[in-house]
Order: sequence, then C-alpha cells, then structure tokens
Amino acid sequence: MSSYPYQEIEPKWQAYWEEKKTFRAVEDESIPAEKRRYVLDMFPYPSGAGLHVGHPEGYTATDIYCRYLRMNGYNVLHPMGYDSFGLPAENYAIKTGQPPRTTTEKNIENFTKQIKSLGFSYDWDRCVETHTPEYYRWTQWIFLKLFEKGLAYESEMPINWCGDCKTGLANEEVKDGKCERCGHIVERRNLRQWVLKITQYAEELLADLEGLDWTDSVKAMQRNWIGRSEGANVTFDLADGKEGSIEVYTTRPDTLFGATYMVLAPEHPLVAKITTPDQKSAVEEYIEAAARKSDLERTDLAKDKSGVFTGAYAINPVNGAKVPVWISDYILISYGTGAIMAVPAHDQRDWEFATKFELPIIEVLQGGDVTQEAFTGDGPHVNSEYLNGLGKAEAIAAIIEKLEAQKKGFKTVNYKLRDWNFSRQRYWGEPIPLVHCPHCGIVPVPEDQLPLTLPEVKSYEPSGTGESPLAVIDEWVNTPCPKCGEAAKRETNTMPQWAGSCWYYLRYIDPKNTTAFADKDKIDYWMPVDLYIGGTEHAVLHLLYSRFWHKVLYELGLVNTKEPFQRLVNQGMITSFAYMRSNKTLVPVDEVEQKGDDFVETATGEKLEQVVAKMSKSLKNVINPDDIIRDFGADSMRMYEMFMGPLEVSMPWQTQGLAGVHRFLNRVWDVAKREMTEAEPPKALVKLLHKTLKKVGTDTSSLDFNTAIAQMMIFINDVYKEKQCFRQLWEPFVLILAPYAPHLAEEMWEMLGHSETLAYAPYPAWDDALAADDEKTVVLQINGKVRAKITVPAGTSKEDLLVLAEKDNLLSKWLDGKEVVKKIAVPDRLVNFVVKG
Ligand code: ANZ
Ligand code: ZN
Repeated sequence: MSSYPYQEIEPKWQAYWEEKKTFRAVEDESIPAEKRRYVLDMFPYPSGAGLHVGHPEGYTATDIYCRYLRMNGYNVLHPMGYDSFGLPAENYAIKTGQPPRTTTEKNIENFTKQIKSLGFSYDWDRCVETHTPEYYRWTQWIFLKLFEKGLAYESEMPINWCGDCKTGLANEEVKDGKCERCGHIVERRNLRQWVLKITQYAEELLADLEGLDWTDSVKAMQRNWIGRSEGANVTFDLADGKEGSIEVYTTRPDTLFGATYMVLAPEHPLVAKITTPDQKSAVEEYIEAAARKSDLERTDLAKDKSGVFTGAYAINPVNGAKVPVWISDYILISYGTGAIMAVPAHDQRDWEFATKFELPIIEVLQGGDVTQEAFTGDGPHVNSEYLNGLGKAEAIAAIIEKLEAQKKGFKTVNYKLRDWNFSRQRYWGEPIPLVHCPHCGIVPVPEDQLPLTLPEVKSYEPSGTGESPLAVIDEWVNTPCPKCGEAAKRETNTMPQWAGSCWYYLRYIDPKNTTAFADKDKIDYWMPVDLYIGGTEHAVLHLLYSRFWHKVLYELGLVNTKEPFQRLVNQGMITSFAYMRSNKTLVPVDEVEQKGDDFVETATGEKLEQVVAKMSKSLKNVINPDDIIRDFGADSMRMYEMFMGPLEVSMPWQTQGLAGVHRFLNRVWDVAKREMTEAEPPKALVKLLHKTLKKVGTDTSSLDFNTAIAQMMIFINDVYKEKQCFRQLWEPFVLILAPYAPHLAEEMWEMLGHSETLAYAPYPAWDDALAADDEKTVVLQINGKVRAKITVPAGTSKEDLLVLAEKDNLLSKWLDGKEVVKKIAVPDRLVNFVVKG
C-alpha cells in the first residue's frame, strides 16, 4: 500500500510547533474565566521500557480536546512532565550498577522523544520532573506545612513490610495482601515511621466526592476505601466483680439482645489483664501465631475461624446476661475499638465461630433460619424486650437512646481509612526534611535551607534493616540542630513515590517559580483542573492522596478550590491478543501460526484459542509505539487509538484496524492533491459537509472520538468519488480533522494557501438546517380536505405520523366532539382522519 508522505510531514510540523512555541500557554487576563481550560494527563513514570501504547491513548484524547478548545477560542493549559522518583528506577540502578539519576534522566530523554513524535500540543516550557531539586524543594516545603499543622507524626505501629522491596508500604499499596509493585506477600513489621493524618480529612474526602464529575466506579472505590460506617460504642462491664470494662464498636446495636459472647483482637491491651491463669498459656500461644499473619489472611471470609477463650466473662448491659470473652484473629486491633460483641444469629463470621466453638445462637431478627446461617436482614426484632416488632432503623434509635441514658454507650462513626504511612526505607525519593535533636526533639529543616538534596551514595542497596541507604552516609546524617546548633541527626527515611504526584498539577501552573510552589494569582487563573484523563489504577492511591494534600493547601489559603480535579475520565486499557492451549497455558505470539481461521502452535500443531490478554514481554504481544509511528505515522496511530471504541472501554490492539485508519488518511491525502476548485460543490455534498461538521463538532466536545472519526470516514467516501477538490468543502474538513490528525491537517492547510498554523483557526460553524436530515411536508386532512401541514424527517413511519398529526392540537378545531372512524397515514405525504358527526 502506498502511503502519503507522513515521514516528511510529521517531523516538519513537530519542528514548526516547537520552534514557534505554538502551544505556549499564557495567563492572558483579557480572556474571561469561562474561556480558560486546564486539561491534564496523568504524567508517566519514565520507565526503561519506554512509552507503552496505553500512554498515547489518554494523551491523544486530551490532545484532541485541547486542540478543539483552542479552535473554539479557549485559552488552554496543557502540560506534560515526569513522575521520576520511585522504586523501579532504584531497582534498575541496583541491577545495572548505574546511579538512578543517570538512568532516570536517560529514560526521560527517551520518553520525551517518543511523546513528541506523536505531535501532542503540550506547552513543553512547563515540563516538570519530580526528581529535580528545583521541584522537590517544594514537595519538601509542602511536607513541612503538613508537619507544622500536626498532620505528620512519628509512629511505631506495625506496618506493611515488603521483604522483596525491603521497605514499608502504605495500606493503599497492598493489593490482596501483596506488594503492589512486586507481588511479594506483605508482612507486618514494627517500624518507626512517618505517618500523615489523612484520616482527619476522611469526612471531607467523602463528602466532596459529591460535587465531582467523576465516574461512579472511581467514586465508589474511594467511598469504599474511606469506608464510613455508622454505629455505636457499647460498654460491657467485666463480670464476677472484676474491675474494668470492654468497649465494642457495632453497626448493629439493635442486636444487643442476641450478643452471646465477646471477642477481642489478640493485640488488645485488655487481653493480658483479663486472661485467667488456666487459660494463660493457650492465649499467649494464640497471640504469637496471629502476629505472623497479614490482615488479609485474618479477615478472609472463607477462612476457618480460630480463637481461644480468655476465661473471663462480661455483662451484657441490656439484660445483665453473663457472656464469655474470647480472642480471635478475625478481629482487627486497628478498627473500631478492637473488640466486638458477637451476635452469631446475624453476623456470618460470628455464626461460624459460634458453630465451631458451640457458643449459643439467639435469634433477635426474624426472617431467616439461623440454624443454617446468619440472617442479616432488617427485622422485625424478636427476643428483644422493648425492641420487639421494631424495624432496624427504629430499633437502633431506641437502643442508642437507652444506652446513652444508662451511660453504657453512644453513637459513633468509624472509617476504614487509615493514616498514610509516608516513609520509605529506600534511596530514590525526596529526603524528609526533619532533624532529630537530642535536646529539641524533632526540628524541621528551615525553609531557606530547602531543598534538602539527596546525597550521592555508593550503594543504593536497601539494607533491609528498616533503615534507608542514607543512614550510612555519616557526613549527611550528622548535622547541627537547626534550632540549638548541637550535634543532631537527619531523618533518613525518604518519601513514597506518591509525594511528587500529590501536587504536580500545581507546579505546571508556575514551573519556574523560585519563591513559591506556584503564584497564587496564576493558581486562581487556571484551577481547578477541568479535565483529567488517566487510568483507574490510581483510584485510591494518587487520586486520594492528591485530594488530601490539596485540601490541606486549601485550608492554608494557598489554593482557591477545595478539589483539584473537577472532571475525571478513565481511559480503558489497550490489551492485546494471546493464544491459549487446551490446558489453559498461553503461547508467545511468535510461536503461533494462522491457518485459515485457526490459530495453531507452530511446534506442536495444537489448535489454540485466541484470547484477549494484557500486553506482556513474555507473551511477545507488546506493541511498540515507535514501530507503529515508523510504519504508519503518528496521525494514524492517534486516530486508530481513538477509533478502537469509546475512550473508557478496554480493547485489544489490532493492527488491521490501524491499517484501515491509515487507508482513510491516504484517501484524504489523495483528495487534497486534486485540482482545487472554487466552484459550488454538489448540493448533496454540501449537506453532507454540514452534517459532518455538526457530528464531529459535537462528538469531539463530548469526547466521543470514535463516532466523530466514523463520520469523517463517511464524508471522505463520498468526496473521494469527485474528480476535483472543492475548496468550500475542503477548508472546513481540514479544520475538523486537525485535532485528530494534526500533522496532515497542517500540511493540507498550507496547501490551501495559509501561512499560519491552523491551531487557532476558528472551528468551522455549521448550518443546522443543512445539517438536519431531509425533511418532508406532510399534509393533514379531515375527510380528504387539507386542514394543516407538518414538517417531519423523511421516512417517518405511519405510526409516528399519526402521533405527530395529533401532537400540537392542529386539528382539534375539526376533531372536537367528532368520532374518528378511521386514521390513514401515507409516509412522506399525508395523514387523513375520517370522522363522523
Ligand atoms: C455486632 C453485629 C451484629 C455486627 C450484626 C454486625 C452485624 P463495618 O460495617 O465494616 O463498619 N467489627 C467491629 N469492630 C471490628 C474489628 N475491629 N474487627 C473485625 N470486626 C469488627 O463493620 C462493623 C461490624 O464489624 C461491627 O458490627 C462488628 O460486628 C464488626 F448483626 O457488631 B457488628
Ligand atoms: Zn536541638
């Protein structure tokens, strides 16, 4: 297939845009606020593997939208940068013996070359890299603001520890009990660490989701992660005249009459105190075993319940019943009060535990068969004295009132969200700017000494002892206390990889500022981000952390909005095909042959099933954008990724589909090279043009890029049949194609005689009348006499015509009080009502 000369056109226009700084964003005050837009991409982590075809999907979408906005008179901020601190760079450095700075900078260079080769309209002057001292100076500065506000504290709680990455992790970085990075099983480990009080913002983080234009699924993920639950704390006094009481958290205080035993988390401080001498050794043994398990293993619903009786009893405050106190690892110390009242009839975990240990099960809610399983419905209540007959809500209200009167309980709210473990025992991150002084305690590094730069080290190898590689650099660690000047030591933990991305969207606004992280007026000019596009993998990581930091900055009066990202769109994943044997194992694509409609394994001849899979090195099904750009051009790549389907949907890559888009662009080029005529184009083509302008314009503004492209294809199919190129059709078409295939469009715009870029050419307007579908005038008759006329789309059905004929009471004058005996409709022509009387 012969191609249009994309290999000349694309570099030519990329050089033009770069040289002319076509996409530089300026805070022009003459442009009103409603004509300013901030459109953001999730910036990439510059890995050694280079750009993946998944990156350009979101980047192309925002680029099309930005180009469309500029042509519609908007002032657009559209930046790009690099999230360049983080573990993989460091792991790579250890493996290859090169400093992470060297490899990171090389990767950034490569990424930039790749991203630029796709022709995105970024303002490159605003590029930020989170690993540079000019950038992380302000990451450290914001951390100190959090510290000053009491939102950063030192803690010695058990944390998630990845033995492979040799670092602590945040809860958000643990997926199914495994390290999000490397898949290693996460252990519990007691470690001194810096923790950020994100829980203080739980309510706000939850409530402010309401006003955001985000997909329901990401909002739901954040809601679940924050995990607000309403219930009550209830106090059970110890029985047998013992001093003290146990406080539990329950979401169902209305089931108190069914509480037949209690359970404490093995780590609960009361355990040692209440355990009776004869149960002591069994209890201690159990505690030791539980300490070795992860939370996931402990709370797994499917897991067999285990536990030990402490020998102690407590008193149920509502009926004075004496209930045994057990310990079990299905109770977590970190949630609620670390203790529960067990209601086996109505909580499945309690039911299993009670069944196993033969503890009593008392039904207090009617509706199930509690000899078979727990019944978790709403009621009505039974066996519950004054609650009998009540439903859930009323019963909860009644029991809380009673408990409050007796001073045995009160209403509470709990969150699943935990504070954010913010220290990493690794090298390649922002040093935490704090000093430990034996006299003054923890002292922040003064602001004018920021950035506290990351020192060069000989070995990046994490020690695994819980200290970062920085801990062994004595000349860096030892420092005079900023407050008293005595010998002190620097904090040697570094920040997690999420720190830099918590605020990068603010730095783009004013990337070179040396006196503030960004100028407030400029922040006011651009914020909030109007459209943010990226994958869903950050739903409870980056997207939660950055909202948290933003809220703190808002409270400090440093930003003007409560939320950073007003609208969020999540692109689908671009997958690939893979081939599966009958035993469900996958075969690398280079060991597969296609025979007719079948796929067979070359070596064995086994017929394989084609399946959709993630791109992976081992399956050799990774698509490299560089190859695609070389073989088809950037414009084809951009358009193909948008043509694959709706932006949010995941889709497998198919190179044939790409060839189809490429053919379309070749045809466009063919038309562009024809003899240009100023003559009036055929009427049908003018109509098609306006229809196309309308469809592409509205679909582009609503991010429905695939249907916009389909309409452009329809247009070209018809225009292609002509011998000449009609300027009247071609100028507007080139402009609507421009956001999608900007290189080709610029070239054709130049061929049309324009000397300036089309980036700011006004988006073509369409004539609604011409864009409308063909219309017909249909006459409305009464007994064969024409009484009115209506205009309807051509081909409107008989049934629809009859509805339309009566819609606006056009015939009521002739129909009122009459009996209609027959209704006749002839599409595109007439409606006749036969009436009597
Ligand atoms: C009695 C009860 C009866 C409960 C009933 C539920 C149903 P959410 O909704 O997730 O907040 N619970 C409380 N603290 C716990 C802990 N530290 N570890 C494990 N489980 C704990 O769950 C709250 C419910 O989970 C609480 O309400 C408690 O069991 C249990 F028919 O109390 B419930
Ligand atoms: Zn000091």
